[in-house]
Amino acid sequence: MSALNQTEKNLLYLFEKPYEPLDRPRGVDEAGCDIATPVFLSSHSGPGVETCVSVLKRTDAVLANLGAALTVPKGKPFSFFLRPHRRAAKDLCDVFMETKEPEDLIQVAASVRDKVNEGLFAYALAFTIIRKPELRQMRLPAVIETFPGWFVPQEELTHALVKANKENRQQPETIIIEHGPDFSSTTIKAEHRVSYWREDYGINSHHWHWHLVYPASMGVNRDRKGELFFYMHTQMLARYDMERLSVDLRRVQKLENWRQPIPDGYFPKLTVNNSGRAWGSRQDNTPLMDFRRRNSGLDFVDITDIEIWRSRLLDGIHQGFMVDREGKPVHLRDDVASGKRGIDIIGDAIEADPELSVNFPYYGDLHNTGHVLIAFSHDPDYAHKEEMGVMGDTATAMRDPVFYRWHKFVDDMFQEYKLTQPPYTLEDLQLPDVKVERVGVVWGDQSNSLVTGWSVKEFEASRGLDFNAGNPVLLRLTHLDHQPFNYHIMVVNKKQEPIQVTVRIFLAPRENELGETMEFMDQRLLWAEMNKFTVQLEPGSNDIVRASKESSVTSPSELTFRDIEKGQRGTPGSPDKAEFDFCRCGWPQHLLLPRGKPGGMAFQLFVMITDFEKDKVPQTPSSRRCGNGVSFCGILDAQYPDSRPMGFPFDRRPAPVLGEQRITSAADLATLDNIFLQDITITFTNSNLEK
Ligand code: CUO
Repeated sequence: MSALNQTEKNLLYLFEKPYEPLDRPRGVDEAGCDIATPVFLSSHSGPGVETCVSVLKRTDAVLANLGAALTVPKGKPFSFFLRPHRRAAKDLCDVFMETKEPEDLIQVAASVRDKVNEGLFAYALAFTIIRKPELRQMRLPAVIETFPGWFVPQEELTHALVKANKENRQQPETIIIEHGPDFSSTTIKAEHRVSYWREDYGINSHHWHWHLVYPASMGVNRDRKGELFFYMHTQMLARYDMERLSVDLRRVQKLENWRQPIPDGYFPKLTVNNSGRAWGSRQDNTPLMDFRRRNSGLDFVDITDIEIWRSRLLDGIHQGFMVDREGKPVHLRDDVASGKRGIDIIGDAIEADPELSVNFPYYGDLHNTGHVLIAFSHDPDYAHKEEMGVMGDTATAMRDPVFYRWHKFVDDMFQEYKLTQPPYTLEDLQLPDVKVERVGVVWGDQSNSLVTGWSVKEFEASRGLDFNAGNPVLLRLTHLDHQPFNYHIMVVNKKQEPIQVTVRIFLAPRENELGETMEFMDQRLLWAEMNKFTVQLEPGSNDIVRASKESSVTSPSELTFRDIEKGQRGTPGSPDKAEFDFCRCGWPQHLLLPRGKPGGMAFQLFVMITDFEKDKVPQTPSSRRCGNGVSFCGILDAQYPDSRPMGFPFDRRPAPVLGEQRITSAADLATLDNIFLQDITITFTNSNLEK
């Protein structure tokens, strides 16, 4: 590992204390800053330590041309679901992307930082760092350290602030903010049983990061972007439902009657900025209302609008074609040899990405507008001068129970389409001469019995908020976690030569809400992808061992400012290393497993081996790889690395009969030699894990 150079550090410091002006030197005496010289950026280099950085203030033309970037007021929430805010982001990102080298970017970014909205600035800078080839070794700090107030209740931050102000400055002590799994709710409402999961810092950071990598309206047209919008969100729902079944809640119900009040409210207790401005709260039984705010830049939108868009989209799905802006049909099929798959076209139209939608004026902006109508339902006309609710921001939306109800509706639209696709045939599913003999998961000396509990992760709140004291302020967050485990898969290759195969591993609960073993269609949307990888099978018996942390859906744990300063970053020229530690996009590793139950809960592992020759995708040599989290995040600068429809083989209805075998359950599918179904148990210990 090599340490960051000063330029990279300076870039990193631009994410710190977003609400404080850059040119306000902090700790000048201790750090010995010379404020007579053009000190523009002054920041922490660690708790209790101050660093002064001189950056040339730029007044050149590019700064006069910030366009819509100035239209989002400072101190207010920035919402990627609002079109005017996306326009602002596009304009600011364009300015940043035009810079020539890292020092140029730092100067430009530092010069505009105090002019633009704080969330917008962090978004645009992160967007740029991800995409600039010369910054390919740079890592992004965890968003929770930049904006602790989006993750931890204001009350807890204020306590720390008061304590910091009382501290003896000569002997500053570390101030700890403990934030536990009971979070913002009581057990009176059943929905709160799963709040430890909804309010987890990792899933919310993941969602922020995912939308940064796959944004709408930003001129980003990555391979199968619309399909991945569908797949990543449907997988989040599968994981949420597994969690709900773990705490004896029924699966999430879609929000589809928008003329009925929303039964569950949400009170986030979080602040948008450091002046204590709160995110909006929604009471139980709040109705959706037509959007009538004049101050957000967004035109008025009616509930009727989203009803019309839904109807037009469903027409297209059921007719098998959508209509482009010239009135020509655009057919919807997933089995296409060239052009976009149907699911990809529908994804772009539902999200919607105005540049990629087949006909944006006609099919509208359904999913984004749903977020907006819900986020402002408590004050749709600004009568109370309240800020939007958490549904309006990608870093906070997953905290709210209604997020899943809205996305269940969106997913249902996609499933309407998926059920129009022909079932997979034997040829699609089987792999001759390959037989899976045995599958198991092993932790310590236990097999097929996994364990979950609590762990603790620390972040520095003092990187994001100005406590105006020398104390390091740590956030100590308790979160769900599991004991790491290994998959053991024994496969026989009956051929005389080695073959390359893809191993696909899924997990789902075995029983439904009624305690019944699920049939295929009942269980179909609960299968969560756990891992997908390529291996070579030698002739004869092969023992494949794979660690749980090597998952294709997860990212290693969030990097703190301190980790990055210490030099954790991608290693150029070392593809393996770069694959594992770059980009940070991916589901949090600590939530790879659902909680399970204290007495043990029955799950099933579904392992399928497919032919890599059929799965592989021709790739141009990629200069920048994001190998971790690849199933949810793809690979930057490259094609999505699996030619099968995302979610294969569970994305479609099964054929009623395959060969001689009736297919009514996943177990029936596992009668094929290349598929194996294994019962396992997940036990929740409700205690801190010793790892
Ligand atoms: Cu990720 Cu609705 O798209 O939140």
